[in-house]
Amino acid sequence: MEVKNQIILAMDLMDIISAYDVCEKICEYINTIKIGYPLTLAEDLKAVTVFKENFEFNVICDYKIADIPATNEKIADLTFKAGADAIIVHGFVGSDSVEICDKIAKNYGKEIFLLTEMSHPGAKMFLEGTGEKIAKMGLDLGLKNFVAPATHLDRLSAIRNVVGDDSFIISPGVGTQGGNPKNTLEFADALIIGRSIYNAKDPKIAIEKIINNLK
Ligand code: OMP
Repeated sequence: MEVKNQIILAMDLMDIISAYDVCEKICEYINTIKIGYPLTLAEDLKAVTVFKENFEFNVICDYKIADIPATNEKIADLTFKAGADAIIVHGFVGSDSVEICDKIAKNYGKEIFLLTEMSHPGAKMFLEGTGEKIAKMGLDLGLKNFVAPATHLDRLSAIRNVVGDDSFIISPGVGTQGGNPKNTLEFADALIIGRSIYNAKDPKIAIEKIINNLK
């Protein structure tokens, strides 16, 4: 996936009008958006179509799928049927649950992103330290796309070491969660940024600032 300016907008506003409004302001700078449960539960999977038809964005559905294979299969199928270009899948549930999502993605000619380790403080409790193992499982499954945290660069760097330079890592946790965009891009291919753009008084100025600071 080619991500313009190495920035993926995490659109977690909860109504499509406000989400559309932010996208109109910054669409010259981005070509990829990530939507998750907040917008999808509020507005339905039709949110995918809105961003594809009006902005021609790549749409990543962040449903962090983490169920048994039979259920993952249904969730992935509905998501790709709705037009998503990619879906985020939790790795900790194991290879069978991940593999089925990849199979469905391939049926549609689409992709999955494997979530290795998370960015929030609570990730320390159970997830921290599992990222390399999950990343290795992803590699063994032939996956190329991974999600790893910008808030713990040591963890991000360790996961990059496992997946190698040919893999594509997208990284959440910059801005509001405290991660630094430029430092994160030493290890990641693209940043996932939400609140520091969509909650900014002027989202256009906010994203321009981020892009300028990356230079
Ligand atoms: P902001 O913190 O507002 O920039 O948003 C970050 C986005 O990335 C949100 O949509 C989160 O749900 C998502 N995210 C994380 O923050 N941490 C993770 O470990 C994983 C994700 C994700 O899978 O996208």
